[in-house]
Amino acid sequence: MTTTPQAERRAIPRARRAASTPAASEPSAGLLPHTDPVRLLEPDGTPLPPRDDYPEPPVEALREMYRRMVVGRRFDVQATALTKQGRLAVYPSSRGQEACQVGAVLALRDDDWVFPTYRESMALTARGIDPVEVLTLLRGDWHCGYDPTVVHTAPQCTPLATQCVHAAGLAYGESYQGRDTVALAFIGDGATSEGDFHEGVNFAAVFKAPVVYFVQNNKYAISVPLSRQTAAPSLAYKGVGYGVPSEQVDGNDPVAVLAVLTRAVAHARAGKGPYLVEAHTYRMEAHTNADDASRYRDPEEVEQWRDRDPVARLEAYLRRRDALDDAAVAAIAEEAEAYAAALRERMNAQPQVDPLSLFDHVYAEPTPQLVEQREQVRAELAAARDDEGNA
Ligand SMILES: Cc1ncc(C[n+]2csc(CCOP(=O)(O)OP(=O)(O)O)c2C)c(N)n1
Ligand SMILES: [Mg+2]
Repeated sequence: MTTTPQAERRAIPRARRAASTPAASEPSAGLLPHTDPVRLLEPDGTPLPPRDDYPEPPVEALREMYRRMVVGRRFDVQATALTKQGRLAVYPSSRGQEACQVGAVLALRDDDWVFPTYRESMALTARGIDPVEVLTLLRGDWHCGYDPTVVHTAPQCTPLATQCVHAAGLAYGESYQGRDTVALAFIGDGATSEGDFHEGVNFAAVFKAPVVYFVQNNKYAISVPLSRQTAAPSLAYKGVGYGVPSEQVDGNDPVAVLAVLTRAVAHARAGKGPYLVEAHTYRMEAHTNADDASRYRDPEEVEQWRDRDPVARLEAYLRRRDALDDAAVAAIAEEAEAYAAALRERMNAQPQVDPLSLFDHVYAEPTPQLVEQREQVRAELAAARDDEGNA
């Protein structure tokens, strides 16, 4: 008697069937994010009950976080002003995202690697990179103003999500060579729709690369709101599909951001593979200085987020714990002011850029066309200099 595959399948006893098929109903404990974003402080800075899964970071770390957030915000305001003065070609502000920008940096060691996007200038300055070097790209002077290998920070990526693949490769390489380096890749909500995000996360999961994918869900991809971007209940679920433990956090709660990222980094460093964290936050300014957000955002929505300001929230909490007083707040504000003044002054100096450097590093061996074009530019520059000399 012949049997159909369906009939054979029916003939397998239930217990054996369960053992032989990877059961779809197996619980994915340890992978799923909490249904509500992790939160340790109320928006007004009142502490919530402590949690075993996310212990509160030491108060000194939180004080340092506050300091870097205040300086970071001042840097951000200054950079925006520099675009209006024609000193900077473009600036994507991260105002409102200070807890994410600084928390990510504080959760890492100096020898860990950061893979930033164009939005992360504040994170890079919080990491201690010279602000003029950070702004070199956005001034249009050069691809990157700092040496990535020295500061363990990749160039800021404008092509969306490409850094997710770079981070997976670097982290895999580091662990392959026996080092316990962690890579943290920043990514926006909109960029989680890009193929590179999915390929990076999948590669990291399969090869257990120590990467933390840190999604800053600031609710918009330029003018596209989150509701037009995804139908997922949370972007954190995008990690679960690849077998990556994932969490969501209130991105405007600095204490929770640092606590969750600290755990994510420890997980990756322990050799357990990647981790994905989605931070719910909000971009207070326009996408860049070239964008008018009032054309697609309701001012009331922006006002609601003003009440969840991460800097004020941490300040209120630290004052409550007697870890910050008026004198300390004033001293940090003064430091931020001096930081901005020094940046302003240095950015007023005209950069010395060699136009011919445009042709360097395109290929190891320049193509004949590039050689010809380089010669053309060189001749034009020489002619312009001669004209100036004769005038
Ligand atoms: C591959 C690619 N496609 C499109 C763009 C144009 N672009 C620049 S920023 C942006 C929106 C990204 O939004 P999101 O990922 O949420 O990051 P955010 O700017 O909000 O930080 C788009 C579509 C790009 N830079 N790269
Ligand atoms: Mg966004």
